Amino acid sequence: MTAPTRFSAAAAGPAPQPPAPDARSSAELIRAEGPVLAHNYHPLPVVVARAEGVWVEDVEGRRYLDMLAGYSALNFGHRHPALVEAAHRQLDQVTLTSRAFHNDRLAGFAEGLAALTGMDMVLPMNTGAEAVESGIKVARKWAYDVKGVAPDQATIVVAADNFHGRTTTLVSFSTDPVARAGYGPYTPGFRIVPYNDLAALEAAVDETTAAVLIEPIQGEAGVLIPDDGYLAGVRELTRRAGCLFIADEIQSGLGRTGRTLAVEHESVVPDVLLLGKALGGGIVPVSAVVARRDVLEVLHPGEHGSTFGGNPLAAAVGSAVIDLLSTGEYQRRAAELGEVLRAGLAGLTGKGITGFRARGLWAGVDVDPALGTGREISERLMREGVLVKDTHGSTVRLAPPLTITEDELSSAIEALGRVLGE
Ligand code: IF1
Repeated sequence: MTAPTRFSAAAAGPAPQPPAPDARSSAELIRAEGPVLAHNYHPLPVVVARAEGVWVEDVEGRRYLDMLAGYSALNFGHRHPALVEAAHRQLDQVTLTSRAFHNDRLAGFAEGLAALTGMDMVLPMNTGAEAVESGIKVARKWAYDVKGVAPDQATIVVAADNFHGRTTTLVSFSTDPVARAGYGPYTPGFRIVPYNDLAALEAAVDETTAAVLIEPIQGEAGVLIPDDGYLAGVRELTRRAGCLFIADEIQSGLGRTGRTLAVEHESVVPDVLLLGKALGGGIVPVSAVVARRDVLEVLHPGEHGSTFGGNPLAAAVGSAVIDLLSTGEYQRRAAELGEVLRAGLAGLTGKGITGFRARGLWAGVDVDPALGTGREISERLMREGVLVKDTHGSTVRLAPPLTITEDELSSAIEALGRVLGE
């Protein structure tokens, strides 16, 4: 029998063609969504057709500065050349194997991510919610197998106003009625304490506690930065109590705050890190649970998995993301430009802004409610060519790609100033 020859035929196939554009206008496309697309979002009325770096362009060719960056999934901007190249190269080799077989990209990805984070082992998944779910499963298993918690008695302590994703278990411990209501029965085993309150945390932790799960900075809650010493306090408390500290760095991690990880601002090393969003470079969904060996080691063959987790395309893009972060350049940019952002927002405080919280290139901006809701401010900014997203009430969040220039950042802040002055 001769070897199949179709491999080389496929490799020499036609050059990729750009997709045929939808001939409909932005307004027509928005109207067309109504009857066929589930109504679980209320997007700004902009229809993006192309993007590069920090800029997106709509169907009619209007350009906008992207100050949301896919909720930090686009930390390196749209279509970063190194990431697109890694994806293209991998598309021509192999894209999916499933974990039934090994693939030649996965070892390098796991080695790179462990080295970048200073951890030992990596569990590759796809979305953020899956990483959190996987972290919870690992923590429970660790509680039973290692800590010796009685069967089905493990608890996990979480913070009020958290956002960890939208699965049934994750909304079970959400305190946001919009995200939670209507999805019961809810998964038991979670205790909710106020964020940024070590005494409350201490009171909630006991011998059944498998883990404390928190965001080092709460994103959806409005970019809430805990007091200095809180994260170090959580570390100290969990160590003393003999439970795991799980940091959800899905949004705060990978350069956003001026460090690779937000916990580095307090020199804290959690037991388990959850990463996602930017790990896929805005190209493919890539997430991971990253942990010490004695924790992730509780998983054995068949006990957890994912069809797509660790696929060669995801691993290739993820490795290219890790390469970008390994230079430190993006973390440095986020820290330096974060000062520009901070100064700009300070200049608007009292002039339409009642307060703001910022770390690196990430800010939650409280707009004077008299000037409009966060949504209204976002719509006015859109008309100025700047895309942002509101969160609860009158808070607007800013999280531009870390590749933004100082001039571009300044122009976005000026646009915010104009909108507030209207
Ligand atoms: C949506 C927020 C951002 C996250 C943290 C896990 C996940 C997320 C810390 C789940 C996801 C998203 C999802 C997105 C809106 C968004 C969000 F406003 F809800 F809080 F980014 F600011 N942990 N955050 O922030 O990751 O499963 O989505 O990959 O529309 O739900 P995912």
